[in-house]
Amino acid sequence: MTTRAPIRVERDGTLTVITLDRPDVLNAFDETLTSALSAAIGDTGSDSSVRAVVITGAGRAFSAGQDLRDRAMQIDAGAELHLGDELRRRYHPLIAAIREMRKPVVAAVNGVVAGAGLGIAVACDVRVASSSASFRAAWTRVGLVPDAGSAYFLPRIVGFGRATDMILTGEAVSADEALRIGLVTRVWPDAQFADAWRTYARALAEGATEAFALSKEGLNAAWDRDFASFLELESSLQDRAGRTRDYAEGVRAFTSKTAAKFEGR
Ligand code: T3D
Repeated sequence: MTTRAPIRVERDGTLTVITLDRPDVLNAFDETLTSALSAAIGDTGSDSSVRAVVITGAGRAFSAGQDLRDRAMQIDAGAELHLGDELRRRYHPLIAAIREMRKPVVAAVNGVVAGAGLGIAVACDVRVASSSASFRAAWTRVGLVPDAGSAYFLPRIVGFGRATDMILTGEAVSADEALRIGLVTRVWPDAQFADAWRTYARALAEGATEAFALSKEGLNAAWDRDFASFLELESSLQDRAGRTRDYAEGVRAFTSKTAAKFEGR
């Protein structure tokens, strides 16, 4: 386990677990937390021995988004705010790194998630939740627009109408409702949550990592490619997947009726 306050980074075999660790403020993102998370995402992205990543939160929150106490101090001091620059500098590289990471990134949403915390969760490949988790597109309640890529990803995940409702009302969406609308794909009872997401993520960390990377490449492109060029991309991705050792292993395991042992390449 390495600690780069305010996060904890734990290696569990081929899985890395990143825990946002400012529980007193519901893991709100100040400068130190966004830069520590960016560094941890960068490290895990470039470490080929890491084959899956989990982001979760300490205490009763995943993250309550941008640290508003920092902004309150700036507003009180009469500072001119340049939030667009903040997004370009701190949040956008983080979101892009999660999307571009060539391994699965799971958001294990352990409690409340709001604002830019929700942005990070919806940029992850998969979201799983504890039964007491809740989801808030909090931005308009404080007079802001959705950011950290949320208005890009959220409608694509839950549909335009539901995303608009979440954004305009800022109302909490329960874990059960999040499951119903596809915002999360698994919900486990609070008491079993930590064990359940770890089992789920370990299975991903032992999977066909290159096939996951290529699948992500296809899924990222599917957001906005036209159909013909998407099919061409699909062919080249499958070309590459078909030449991996894991594909040979997968076929061998299938024909010999044994469990595949993927190496991740
Ligand atoms: O500025 C830029 O760079 C632009 C980017 C903006 C991105 C954004 O994320 S904007 C949206 C920011 N987030 C929010 O608006 C959510 C604010 N928080 C809440 O609405 C509520 O805290 C929750 C609904 C998330 C949870 O409510 P509840 O009742 O369970 O907890 P609480 O009592 O409100 O919070 C507990 C503590 O955490 C409390 O501190 P205290 O009073 O015990 O000392 C509270 O102040 C603190 N906290 C919660 N959220 C934040 C926070 N402190 C700083 N920043 C926060 N975002």
